[in-house]
Amino acid sequence: MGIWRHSRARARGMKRVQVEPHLSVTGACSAQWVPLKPKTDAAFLFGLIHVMLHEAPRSSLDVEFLARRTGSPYLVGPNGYFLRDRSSRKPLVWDGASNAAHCHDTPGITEALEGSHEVDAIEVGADGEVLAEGLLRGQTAFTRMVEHMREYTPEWAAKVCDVSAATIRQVANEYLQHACVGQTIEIDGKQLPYRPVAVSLGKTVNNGWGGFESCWARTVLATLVGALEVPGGTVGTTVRIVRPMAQRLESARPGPDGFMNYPLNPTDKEHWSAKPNIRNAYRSMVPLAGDGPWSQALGPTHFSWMFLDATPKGLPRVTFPDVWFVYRTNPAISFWDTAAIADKMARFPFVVAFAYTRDETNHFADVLLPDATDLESLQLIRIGGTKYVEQFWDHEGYALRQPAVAARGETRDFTEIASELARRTGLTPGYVAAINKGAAGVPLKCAAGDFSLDPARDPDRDAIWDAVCRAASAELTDGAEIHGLDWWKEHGLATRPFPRSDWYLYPTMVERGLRFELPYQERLARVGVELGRRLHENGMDWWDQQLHEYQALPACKDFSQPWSDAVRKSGSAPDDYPFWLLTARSMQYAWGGNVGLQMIHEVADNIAGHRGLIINAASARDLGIADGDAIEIATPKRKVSGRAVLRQGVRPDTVLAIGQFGHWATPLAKDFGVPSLNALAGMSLDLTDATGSGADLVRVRVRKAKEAA
Ligand SMILES: Nc1nc2c(c(=O)[nH]1)N[C@H]1C(S)=C(S)[C@@H](COP(=O)(O)OP(=O)(O)OC[C@H]3O[C@@H](n4cnc5c(=O)[nH]c(N)nc54)[C@H](O)[C@@H]3O)O[C@H]1N2
Ligand SMILES: Nc1nc2c(c(=O)[nH]1)N[C@H]1C(S)=C(S)[C@@H](COP(=O)(O)OP(=O)(O)OC[C@H]3O[C@@H](n4cnc5c(=O)[nH]c(N)nc54)[C@H](O)[C@@H]3O)O[C@H]1N2
Ligand SMILES: [Mo]
Repeated sequence: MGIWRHSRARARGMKRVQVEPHLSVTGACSAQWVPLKPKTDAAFLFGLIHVMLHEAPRSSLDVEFLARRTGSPYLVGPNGYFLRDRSSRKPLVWDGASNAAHCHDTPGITEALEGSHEVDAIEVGADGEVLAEGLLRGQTAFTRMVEHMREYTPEWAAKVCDVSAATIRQVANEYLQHACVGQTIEIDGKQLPYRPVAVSLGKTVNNGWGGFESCWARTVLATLVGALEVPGGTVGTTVRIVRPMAQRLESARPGPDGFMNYPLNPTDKEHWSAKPNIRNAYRSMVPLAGDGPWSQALGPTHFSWMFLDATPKGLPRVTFPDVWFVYRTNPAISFWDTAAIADKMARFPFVVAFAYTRDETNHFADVLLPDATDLESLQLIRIGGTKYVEQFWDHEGYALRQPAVAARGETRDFTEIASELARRTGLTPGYVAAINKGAAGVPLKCAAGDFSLDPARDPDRDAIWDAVCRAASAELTDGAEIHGLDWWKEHGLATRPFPRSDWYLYPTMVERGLRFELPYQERLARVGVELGRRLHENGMDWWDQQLHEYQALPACKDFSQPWSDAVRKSGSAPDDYPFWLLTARSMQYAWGGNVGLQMIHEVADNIAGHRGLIINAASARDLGIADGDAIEIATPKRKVSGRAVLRQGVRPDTVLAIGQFGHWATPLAKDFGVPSLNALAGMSLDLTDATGSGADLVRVRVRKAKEAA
């Protein structure tokens, strides 16, 4: 679908510039490849912003959008916090019409985007502290940004990211030309801004150090031309943390200071969570992770593994789980430092794995519960809505996945397994209550009817899905049609039209008078100071490096440095490990989930890079390595070997290990002989950023296997 959509867009005139150290299949389908040095994306993006703010005329930016729909006109005081009205404490802006300061939401004002003004105000810092009061000088947030970005010239960026200043200027100017500032387009009878430019970031860019700065910069790039949440521009996804999850427009609610609400975990003295609810401690350490069912996945998940050996001061001692359930995940292959992970799993007292085949994680299980595959089991699945992949839908609804063949051997449908576990553990009432609340994908009680199950009775599989089917058809038809499982089995799916205008949040923002919380993230700066105080009050000083990431306007640097420092810290010289080892998705493989399928293996082997480690042809020649040679790649601590795949389309200082292989138990895959980055990547606090994420990046040495031996 991605290929099809992109090729059609290209035929319509879309130009895509692919910025990455190795020329991926996606990169090969783009108009231009910019091979930047790994982990220096922030510098490249800051260079683009510099050109737009300091070299291009102001009229090439969407100044009206900036003034009306963002925090750009808010006045920032001498201590870096917004200047506020003394009584209402709302942020102040300078009104060009009356030549006076007013609260940001005063009707009829003309916000001044740039400049500096003396106003009667109050400046409030962390923990409600009043930092200044009276006649204070405030610069607009936009002016602050302009000054902040002055030093990040393309010439500065070129030295960091190894992309020429000329290329940075070319990309920046083309972006502005394509932004169509001032143009509109009609969608469903409504006039919307038309801004066909966007930057999308991959996971090594937006994870780990430099991820915050890259995400800030790419969103500022959209903000500068008004390309946020409008046709052609950067469009968000269903919102997991702000509810309701499935209705994006409904989740745009008013928050503090005129911005759209985003519930950070509290950092004030009274509400900060000193006692983590789970091992990864997201509620205590990561305000940005929020506090919903999805938040656990956003926190520093590796804490649970790392801190088993030694838990740092202030957190409850991390222990082995009494019982560990594993379902459809294979961390012994997919996580970092796989050898250490396997060692820890081996020490878990009791492991239960739902298994469909042997793999490296369920290898450690005390009990294997054979799970029916997707073609043998039953589930109602949501169709449509905006999501984190390229799905723009004209319809929304549900589809029934039903058994195409009978389950084999002892395997059972997961719904049966779950219900049986609930029954035997005496958890049925809570289990059914969760299903009634929507755990199976649809709340069973909605405005159109109540299809709730009786918590006092053990439900069977078909009764659960029958109720879910009824609730789903009621939701889709506002109660007009109510169909049970039999109807869905016959019809397969049901949808209703999804209006295209609902793809974009912008009209809702206008309707609700909300602004985007950019470019100056005052709240983040305040939260960082507060979090630091809370941690220090509890004797926790091991998160200090991470606290630096909380900045209203982020500073930029070479974010690859921490990975070189890690080599130095282990007692070796970074120059002895001169290559950057990266990973990338393979189009043929779905994570490690289909590595055991012969047909997939056959298809993938026809695509460059799947048989080994991709290395630049000239670099390989310097090392005496020929295509297909056995090579060893090593960090100071660990090493792996595989076959060299020589390519032109990779930087001379970069090696790529595609996918997540290195299997030793999964049938078929265990004989591939293709190594994984995860065998070499470590886990450490030094390589963990403030959101608790790390990146798939390691410095390695490359040698011919014979010499290494
Ligand atoms: N080297 C490297 N490592 C990576 C990444 C990378 O790019 N490179 N990417 C990372 C990312 S972003 C992610 S999301 C993770 C994903 O990593 P994981 O979430 O661990 O995904 P898989 O490796 O696909 O593991 C799924 C397991 O479920 C099993 N399985 C498949 N179908 C069924 C079924 O129907 N029932 C049951 N019970 N089991 C089933 C398979 O045997 C498989 O072992 O990997 C991370 N690790
Ligand atoms: N077919 C298929 N599709 C998938 C998946 C799958 O397993 N199979 N998995 C899904 C999941 S869970 C995820 S998380 C996404 C991940 O999708 P993406 O976020 O796109 O991640 P990757 O494909 O691993 O990496 C994209 C590119 O990043 C480049 N890269 C590596 N380091 C750097 C760097 O420092 N700077 C820059 N600019 N580029 C760098 C690599 O060259 C690579 O080509 O894919 C999803 N889609
Ligand atoms: Mo992922």
